[in-house]
Amino acid sequence: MMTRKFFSHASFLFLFILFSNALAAQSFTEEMKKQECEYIRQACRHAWRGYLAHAFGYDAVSPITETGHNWYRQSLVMTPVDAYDTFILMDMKEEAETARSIILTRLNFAQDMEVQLFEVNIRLLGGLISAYELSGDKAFLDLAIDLGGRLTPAFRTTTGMPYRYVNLLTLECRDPMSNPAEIGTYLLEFGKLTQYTGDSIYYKLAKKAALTVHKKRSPLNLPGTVIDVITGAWDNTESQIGARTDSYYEYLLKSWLLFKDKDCRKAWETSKTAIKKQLLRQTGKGSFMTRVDMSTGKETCSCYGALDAFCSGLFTLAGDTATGRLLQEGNYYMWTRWNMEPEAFDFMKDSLIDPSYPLRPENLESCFYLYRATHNEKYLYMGQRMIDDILNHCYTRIGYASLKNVATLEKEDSMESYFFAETLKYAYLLFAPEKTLDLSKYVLTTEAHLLEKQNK
Ligand code: DMJ
Repeated sequence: MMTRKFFSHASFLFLFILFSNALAAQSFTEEMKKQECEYIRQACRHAWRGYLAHAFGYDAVSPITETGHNWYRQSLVMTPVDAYDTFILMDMKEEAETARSIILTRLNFAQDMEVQLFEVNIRLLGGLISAYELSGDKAFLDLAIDLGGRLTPAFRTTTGMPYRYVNLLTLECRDPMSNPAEIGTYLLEFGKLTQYTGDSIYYKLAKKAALTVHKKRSPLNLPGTVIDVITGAWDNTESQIGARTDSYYEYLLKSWLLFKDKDCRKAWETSKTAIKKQLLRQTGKGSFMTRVDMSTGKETCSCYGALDAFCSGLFTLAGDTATGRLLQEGNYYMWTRWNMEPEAFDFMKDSLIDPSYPLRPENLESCFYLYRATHNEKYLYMGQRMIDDILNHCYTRIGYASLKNVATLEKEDSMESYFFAETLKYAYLLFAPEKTLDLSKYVLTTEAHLLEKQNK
């Protein structure tokens, strides 16, 4: 039987825990934020020096073999383009100037080589437009317009949904088996091209592609994962929010936020309701988004992963902070369960599906949006833990490496350019004064490139 004395001890303990939590929730001082910012800036400097010393002019640095590598036959200087606006935000003037000079002296899109439309759009086109808006240097815009013109032929299909690959010189296109993310993630970058060239074609193409995916949704208002852009038929009917779908949803919402596009807002609202109804699962570990068949709603796999983790931030940005909070509990569970975030795990079986960690930003991105929306310091602590894990476990002599396996911490010879564009940027923005990035004036692309709202 519980004695009165035990009860009062238990209550005391409960109150103590409550009190210490409350204290912890108010203990992240301005000084600590400054230190975090400096810590992240140092990490950024370390990785950039590695690029300059071992991969100068290449697309990316290989952080273990200490060399550079290109994605295609010729370099498109991915890392400097992706990193430029992060350097500006972090007030790293010297680094920004070096990146600018590499971009403007070496970037040339007139190359006889095939590129992946989606990746080149989010990393290069978005990076160049953002660089133009932040610096006012028209040379960035000229490069962006040149690139945009070389991407548009991919949209000349019967459905308006683009091919996955285009040759930058011959403009030949290839691979019609695409997915919502690779079809619907052009609205922001192409919308900006329309704004700066006065040519409506860019936004029209991007909007038709995204809204065609929306039109092809099932009666449950869900898209599948793979679609043939020529026939318009779904080839994989699994519906999920992560890989191959994520930024399609993100751009429907953000086209509303950036351009006040009401059609995109309507498509987002319809999608949001369907996602919450069909995919959201609440568990004792927090909430997760599952995978279901687009027509029946039957669960196909209780998989969740690093890419899915963006959805907490997405719901928060859309004003549904309650859902964002629940999902962030799940995100943090996923991060701490193996002391590092896996690419995918089964949230029902609590087992790893894909144990790699390719330096992804999404969990930190969600911390950032939640902290901005709630000012609950819990998200600062979550972010701090993630940053410590990344900077400790992924550190190499010349940069930061992806992990092959979060359980063994075995490293992989890769440092994606989005580590600069997104991971370090969201880490920094989480702790930086809010005036560093005013969310009422800017929208961040899926690669976290800053774009000015038109009503600024
Ligand atoms: C980035 O290239 C973009 O955020 C993309 O939309 C999906 N995720 C990667 C980084 O994880």
